Amino acid sequence: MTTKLFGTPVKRTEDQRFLRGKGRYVDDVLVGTNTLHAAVLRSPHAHARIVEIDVDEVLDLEGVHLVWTYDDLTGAMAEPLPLLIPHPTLTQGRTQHALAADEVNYVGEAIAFVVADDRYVAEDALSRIKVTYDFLPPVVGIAAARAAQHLVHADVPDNVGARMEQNTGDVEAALAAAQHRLSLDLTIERSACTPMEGRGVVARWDPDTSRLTVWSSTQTSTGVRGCVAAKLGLDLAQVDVITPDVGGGFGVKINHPWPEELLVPLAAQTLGRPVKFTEDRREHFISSAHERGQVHEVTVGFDDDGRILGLDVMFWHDHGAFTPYGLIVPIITSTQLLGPYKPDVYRVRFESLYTNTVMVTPYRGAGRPQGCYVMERTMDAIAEALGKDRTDVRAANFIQPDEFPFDQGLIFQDGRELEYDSGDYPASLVKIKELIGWDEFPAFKAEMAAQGRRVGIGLACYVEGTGVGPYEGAHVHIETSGRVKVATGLTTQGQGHQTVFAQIVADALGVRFEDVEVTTGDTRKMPYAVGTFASRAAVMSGSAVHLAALRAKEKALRIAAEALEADEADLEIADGVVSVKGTGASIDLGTVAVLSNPLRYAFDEASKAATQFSVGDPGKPPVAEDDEPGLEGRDFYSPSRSTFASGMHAVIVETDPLTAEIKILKYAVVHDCGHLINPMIVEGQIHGGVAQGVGGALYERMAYDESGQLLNASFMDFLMPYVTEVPESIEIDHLETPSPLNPLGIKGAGEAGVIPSAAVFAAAISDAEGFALTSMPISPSELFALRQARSAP
Ligand code: MCN
Repeated sequence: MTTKLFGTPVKRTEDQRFLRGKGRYVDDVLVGTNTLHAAVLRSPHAHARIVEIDVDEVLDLEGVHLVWTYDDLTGAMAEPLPLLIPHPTLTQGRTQHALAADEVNYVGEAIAFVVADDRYVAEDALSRIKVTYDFLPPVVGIAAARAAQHLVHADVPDNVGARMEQNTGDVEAALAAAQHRLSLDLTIERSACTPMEGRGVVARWDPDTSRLTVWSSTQTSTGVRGCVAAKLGLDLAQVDVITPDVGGGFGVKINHPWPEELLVPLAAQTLGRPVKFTEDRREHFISSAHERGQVHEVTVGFDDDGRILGLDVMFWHDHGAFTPYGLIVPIITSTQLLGPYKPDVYRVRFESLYTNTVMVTPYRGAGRPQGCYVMERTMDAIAEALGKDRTDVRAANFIQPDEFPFDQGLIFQDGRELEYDSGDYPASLVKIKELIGWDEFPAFKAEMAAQGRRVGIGLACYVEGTGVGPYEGAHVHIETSGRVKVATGLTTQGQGHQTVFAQIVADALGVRFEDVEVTTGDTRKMPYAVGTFASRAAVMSGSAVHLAALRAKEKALRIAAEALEADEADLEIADGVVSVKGTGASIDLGTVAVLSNPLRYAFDEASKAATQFSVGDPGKPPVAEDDEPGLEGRDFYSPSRSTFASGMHAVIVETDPLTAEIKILKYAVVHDCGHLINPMIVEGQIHGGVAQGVGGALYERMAYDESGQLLNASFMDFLMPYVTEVPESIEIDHLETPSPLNPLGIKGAGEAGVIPSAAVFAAAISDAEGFALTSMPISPSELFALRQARSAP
């Protein structure tokens, strides 16, 4: 019997390939022995006018086929890259050109593009390009941008790309009336996605068919396809984008098109030979994207119970040199900052600032880690001010389970009201307290203190809008072998989509899991898709594959009913066999697929010949008159709005009294992503997120000097946690409050693990040290310096 797979920890089918080194990434794509290789000259200066670029000596080098600067680009290629999510408030949006036009705005900006026989020659060619610069003063960091002594873009006054404000009432009055008030200044520094595989693109132009095939390590194949077609002046139908395995994205690969994603296809078309570009690690650091950098000022008014009566947040967002993704990050911070709480009045304002640094696009969590950090540090500060337990203050502010759907009174990026669909925050709090041992901790702390050891506990709560639209689609095809091929257009970067979508299809159709094969990210198989970001695949494509499988099933039952001369209502499907309940009559889905095609072939064993026979043969019922041939189902899912997952993390840390080294003693997570498709995969996502969060809270930051040079643009200097720095075990408990917005009651899970890290570590370290941290990440040397400063006379 087919067992129900939804909700079970089915092992990931993709891991067989990955663990045996059989993954196939863009750099592994072989499109012929005549492939050429591209390299990019990048600006060594953060801010300068380009006076002259001399490429005279480049083509003299043997093996060089092409060198381009901005002056070689024409038509749409000479225009700035698209601004992907415009917002009416972003009056001063700026995007870069594929190659810098007359000014460079960050170290790493692309200036010239070379194609050669191999990468070595291409890089040698770069060293022959002579660029004359006229230096401009760089603007580095939020303070310098706010001071506006110098401008990043001469036509953007005060370096402000956008100013935005939302409020749910009169915050000044609410603060004035509150029994208690306090203010906080909170900072988070810049970090980066750093997937194992950097960006990469390969392109092949077929002059006979005038078709372009692009392989890209992207989170949105259809997005790349649309941009490439538009920029190269091709019809969409002339461009196919294939996304093979992707070695992580974490947000950086949703940005599209990257300059190379346009230049490589254009070069392939120009030269009539395949061209490849693979980003190296330094390029990833200096020419992809960063996130997180924000400075916040908070004023909160509250009553004796810690209930928030007024919350006023102003923050400054460091957008880097350009705004390819509009205001999405600061808008998410501002609208999802409130998390599971319902202050009486909330006002949030932000300024999005240009700096001469790598541009900012969403990184896993996308603005929510900053929001969660602000809200949770505020909760801790209220508890401290009132001498209350930190969990009691949170409980006093929770939205209650009977208040859903809950409207926070805020407008999201898409202009729609932000409404939480479901959740049970009080129940999560009970679970997380049990899991971490909150009530027992004071005794443990005292015991440790008696031994001269410092320990602290922290807790942080968050909500996450997941599963954003507008749509995602799926195509389900039952083959005559009985195997089921499923295609979704979104891409996959390690989340295990091939497994979870097969689980959903196997359940919906009644076939064996092993018989389902899932393809993602190939515009030839599913040209209508949006992509993998914003924790949307489970909700969007999960729902779409479910609906498409139901369509295929509906047709299968119709044909089977005719073949078996039974009523459809009496049929059931299990293990790929349709049978009439209570009788022995049955037909397998492969045969139903054969019957679905009026033109059929039989194979004659004796003559080894295929014999064509058609509709009406004895014993072979025809398909219904209005049916199309083939046993297929295609459907799209389009939600009315996002669904809100939620969770709580808690951590116990120990800080060394002498060295200020920070050790994680225990980490616990309670997570609610509605119905779980595959609990093992969700837990894997949480583990990955927590590991990334440990990096963001304790190790990773982009260290710029005053001139705009990134000082740690390699894994020698950019500290990522090893397995030794990640908690040995993470205790996880799930709560399942289903979403009423999609057919399977799912909410997203892919970013959750990283959202509360800065908040929860700041809380625990503050608890251990006895003073409040206000800037993250925190290193042992910084913690040591804080201690010294506090003990200084
Ligand atoms: N899932 C589930 N049950 C649920 C919800 C999710 O079983 N109720 C499963 C999904 O089926 C999927 C995984 O959990 O296999 C994550 O689902 P979802 O929350 O829909 O997130 P996406 O699949 O859309 O992935 C995007 C998300 C984001 S936004 C970032 S950033 C991120 C992340 O996923 N980047 C990742 N996780 C990553 N994991 C890896 N290995 N690599 C990345 O680059």
